[in-house]
Amino acid sequence: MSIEQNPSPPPKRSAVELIKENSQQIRGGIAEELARDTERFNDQDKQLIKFHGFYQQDNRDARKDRHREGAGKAFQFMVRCKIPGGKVTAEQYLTIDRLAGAHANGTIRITSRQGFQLHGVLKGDLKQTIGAINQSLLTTLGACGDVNRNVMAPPAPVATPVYRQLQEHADVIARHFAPRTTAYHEIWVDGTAMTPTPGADARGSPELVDEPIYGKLYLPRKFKVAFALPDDNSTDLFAQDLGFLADVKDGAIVGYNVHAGGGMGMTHGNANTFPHIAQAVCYVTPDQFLAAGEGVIKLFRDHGNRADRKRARLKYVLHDWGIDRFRDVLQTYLPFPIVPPKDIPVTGFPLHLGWHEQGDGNYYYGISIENGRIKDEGDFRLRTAMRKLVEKTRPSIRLTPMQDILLCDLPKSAKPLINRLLTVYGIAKPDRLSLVQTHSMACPAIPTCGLALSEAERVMPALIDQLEVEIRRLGLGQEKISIRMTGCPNGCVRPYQSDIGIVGRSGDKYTLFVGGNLVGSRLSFVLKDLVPIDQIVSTLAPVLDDFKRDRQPDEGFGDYCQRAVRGSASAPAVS
Ligand code: SRM
Ligand code: SF4
Repeated sequence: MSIEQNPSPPPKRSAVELIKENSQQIRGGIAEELARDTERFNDQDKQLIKFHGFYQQDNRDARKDRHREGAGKAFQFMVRCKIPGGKVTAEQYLTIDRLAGAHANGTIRITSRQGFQLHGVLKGDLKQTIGAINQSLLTTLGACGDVNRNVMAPPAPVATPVYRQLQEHADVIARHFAPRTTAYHEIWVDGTAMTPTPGADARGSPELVDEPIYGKLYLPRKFKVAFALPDDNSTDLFAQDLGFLADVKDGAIVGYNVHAGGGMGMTHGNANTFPHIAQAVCYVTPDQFLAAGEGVIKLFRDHGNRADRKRARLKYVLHDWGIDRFRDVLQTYLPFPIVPPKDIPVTGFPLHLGWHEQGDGNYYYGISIENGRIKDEGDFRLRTAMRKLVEKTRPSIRLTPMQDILLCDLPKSAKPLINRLLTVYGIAKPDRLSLVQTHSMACPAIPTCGLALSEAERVMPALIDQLEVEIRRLGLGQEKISIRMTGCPNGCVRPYQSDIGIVGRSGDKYTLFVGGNLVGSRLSFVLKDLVPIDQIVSTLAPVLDDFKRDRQPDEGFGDYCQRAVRGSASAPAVS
C-alpha cells in the first residue's frame, strides 16, 4: 500500500499549538479582551499575551484573604522588556522607573536575561504601560512566548572591538529573529487594532505578513541565545538553546564556536525532563554566524516536540538524537559545510562591579542589586537612589545577566558625585559586600510567580546572611562561590550549573544541589532533597568545612564537591 493511501495519523499537538495556529499571527482576541471591562484575559488569549511580553498573574499573598471573603483571585500582570545585551539609555531607565510608580507595584526587577520586569500592572493600565515602553524605544514584543527571547551579550562597556562586536552581533540576531507580525504594533503602538462594535463578535481580516523564521505556528517553545567570551561567560552560555562563544585572536573575533541544546527547566519526579549543558556543535566565521543561528532555530522549528510542552525545548532534540545526528540534520539547514568546533576553554565569569576604566577615557560603575529588585522599602531607598543617580549623571546603562546594573560612559569628573550619592543613599560599594552575596541570584517566586512551589527572592537575603557567618568562620571570605535559588525546578536563575543551587520543592522544603562551577560549564548534582529552609545552611556547613580542610590547591567549591562529595551524596544525580 502506498504512503498516500495509508497516511500516518498527524502527530498529536498541544492545546497551545492550536491556539497559535488560529491566532492570526498572535492577535487572537487580545484587542477585544482589552476593550472588555474585566480584570483578566480568557484562557486562550492568556497564552497569546506572552508573545506581546506580559503574563497574567495574581497576587498570591492575597489569595487566602480573598478566598475567605469569597472574592476571586487578585489578577495582575507582569510586563517584561526585551533588551538585547541589556543596553538602556538614561531616558529609558527613567521611563521604566516612572511606570513602576504609576502603573506597577513600585518596584523594577532586573532579570537574569538582562531585561526589565514590572509586576502588579492591572489590565486597565496595560495599554498605557506598554505604549509608554514603546515610546521610549524599548519593546516587550517577544520578551515571552514561543519565539527567540532576549539575546544576551557580555554587558561590560569595554571600548574594545571584541566587546563592541559581541553587542552588535547580539543586536543582529535579535533583529533577525524578531517576530514580523504587525499585531503588536496594531494593538499597543498605533492603536489601529480593530475592536468589535458592541454585540458583534466578527473582526475584520487583519493584515497577515510573511514570518520567514517562525511560519504560522511559531516555535514549539521558547528559544534563548547568548554570546560569550572565553574569559567573560557572564551570560551563562551553557544554559542557552544557542550560544556563540567567541574565538579571539589579536584583539578581534575571528570566529565562534556554536553551542546548542542548553536549558535548565525540569519537573520534580519526571525523569524525562532535565537540565542540560549546551554542547559545541560547530565552528563558524563571523560572516557565517547569522546563517548558523538561523539554521539552528529552523531545525528547532521543524523538529521540536509540538505535542508535549514539557519536552519541547531544543535540548531534548539534541539529547534524543545525539550530537552526530544533530550535526547531520543541521547541515541540511546551512549554506556552508559544517566545521567541527575548536577547543576554546571558558575560564572567566566577571561581575563587572565597582569602578572600571572603559578604555576610551570614560568609566563605568557596576552596582550590585540584590536579586535584581530595585525598590524603596522603609529606610532602604534603592529606587530613589537609582533615579537620582541616573537623573544627575545621565549615564548609558547596561543590565547584567546577574541582575545587576552598570552605569556607563561616565567622565572621570562624575566619579565624586556618584561616590557621594552612593554614600548618601547607603548603597553598599562592592568591596563591602561578601563574594557569596554578589555571586548569588534568586528568582521572583512568591508572590508573583504562579509556578512557584516555595519562596526564593524574599528568603534569599536571610539565607545569604546565615551563609556569610559560616563562610567567615571558615575563613573562606575570598572564595567565589556561586549560589542560586529558585522557587521551583524551572530554573529561572540557572541554579543547576552554579556551585550551589537551592530549588523549591514544596513549601519550606528545597532540593539542594552542589557541584556546578563559577563559569557554569557543568551540571550540579543533588546533595540532599527535601531540606527544610532552616536546615539549608547547616546541611551545607559540613561540606564547606571539608572543602576548607581537604581542597586541592586552586580547587573551587563545585570542583571539590564533584571530586569528593558526588559519590557519597544522599540522592541520585541529576542527568
Ligand atoms: Fe523563567 C517561566 C521568571 C529566566 C526557565 N519565568 C517563568 C515565569 C514567566 C512563570 C510563568 O510561566 O508563569 C516567571 C515569572 C515570574 C515573575 O513573577 O516574574 C519567570 N525567568 C523569570 C525571570 C524574571 C527570573 C529572574 O529572576 O530574573 C527571568 C526572565 C528573563 C528574561 O528577561 O527573559 C527568567 N527562565 C529564565 C531562565 C534563565 C535564562 O533564560 O537564562 C530559565 C532557564 C533557562 C531555560 O529556559 O531553560 C527560565 N521560566 C523557565 C521555565 C522552564 C522552561 C523549560 O522549558 O524548562 C519556565 C516555565 C515554562 O516556560 O513553562 C519559566
Ligand atoms: Fe517562577 Fe519557578 Fe521561574 Fe522561580 S524558577 S520565577 S518559581 S517559574
